[in-house]
Amino acid sequence: MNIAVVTGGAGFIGSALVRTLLAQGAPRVAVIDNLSSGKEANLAEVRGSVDLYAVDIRDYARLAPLLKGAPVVYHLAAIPSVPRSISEPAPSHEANIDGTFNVLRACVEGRAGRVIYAASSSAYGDTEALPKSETMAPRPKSPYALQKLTGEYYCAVFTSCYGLETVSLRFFNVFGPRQDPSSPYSGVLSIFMKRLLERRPPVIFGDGEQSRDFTYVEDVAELCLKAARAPGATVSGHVYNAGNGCRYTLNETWRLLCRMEGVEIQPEYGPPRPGDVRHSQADTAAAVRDLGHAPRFSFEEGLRRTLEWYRSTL
Ligand code: UD2
Repeated sequence: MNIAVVTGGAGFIGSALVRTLLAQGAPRVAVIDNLSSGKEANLAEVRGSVDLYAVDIRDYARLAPLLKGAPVVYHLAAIPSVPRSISEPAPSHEANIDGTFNVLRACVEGRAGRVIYAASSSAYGDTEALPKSETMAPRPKSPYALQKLTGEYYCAVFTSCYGLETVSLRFFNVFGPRQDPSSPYSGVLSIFMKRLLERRPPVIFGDGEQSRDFTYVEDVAELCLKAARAPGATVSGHVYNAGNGCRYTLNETWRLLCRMEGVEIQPEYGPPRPGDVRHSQADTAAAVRDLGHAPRFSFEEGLRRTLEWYRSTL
């Protein structure tokens, strides 16, 4: 494969990355996706420039030939969700740890150029200080957080032991168009937007004062490309926060959405969710310094764009 590869490229973040790659001049992109949560429809506008392989990253024999010689492999395929990893730990373990190992192993054996790994802000757990910086000790609180952290460690070890170039980007609560709101494990903003457009109250788990660094999907896609281009001697084997740097509570966020829509709907409250992190906010200094991270979308602008997308599709 002499073109960039995106695992999980039919997913909501992966497909945004594919569109960014093509917009920035890639002639074609290869996508590896088992279509478990990803959808071919997410790639509709760019389908003619995408080679789509419906392959599971757990299947090494089918995966390895696809990564051979790839200049850059963006590894986004995963089974996300903190609560899903608690109720069904085995599938997420297999996809997120065994699958990541397979990707790295295939990249070494097939002499791929660089791996950009989608890590997670959940690795931090509940730290005492905010914002969270890469020098803090990780404190995973859920199987998902631990699995994503293990992937980072594997990346760093594959860099030091085998010379494979890797960069781990800790994604912070990514949101935007195409995020699927239909599962109980869906990202909170996709659920909030669906409820808002249906004029129904959302259910907030806990008191709603937990906060997140919600990051617009196009800013994350852009940063993935920057991580692929940054000098290997500086960035390889390292972990960077891929966040926006801001922090909003769920209560604030719901109020903001209601204001944007010109409605007033009181949320319902349920019990706190096991494994939930209380507060999350990225220190972006290292990503700015080494990768040239420069988020373009304020939270409100991202919300506006996303809401418009749901309005036109739901
Ligand atoms: C974690 C990671 C995130 C990403 C994601 C992938 C943290 C801080 N973030 O997101 O970076 O890796 O996992 O899955 O660990 N909630 C409600 N009502 C709902 C749904 C959710 O109140 O209907 C709450 C939920 O309890 C949590 C917040 O919304 O406090 C965000 O939940 P989420 O599932 O969207 O994402 P989160 O933070 O687990």
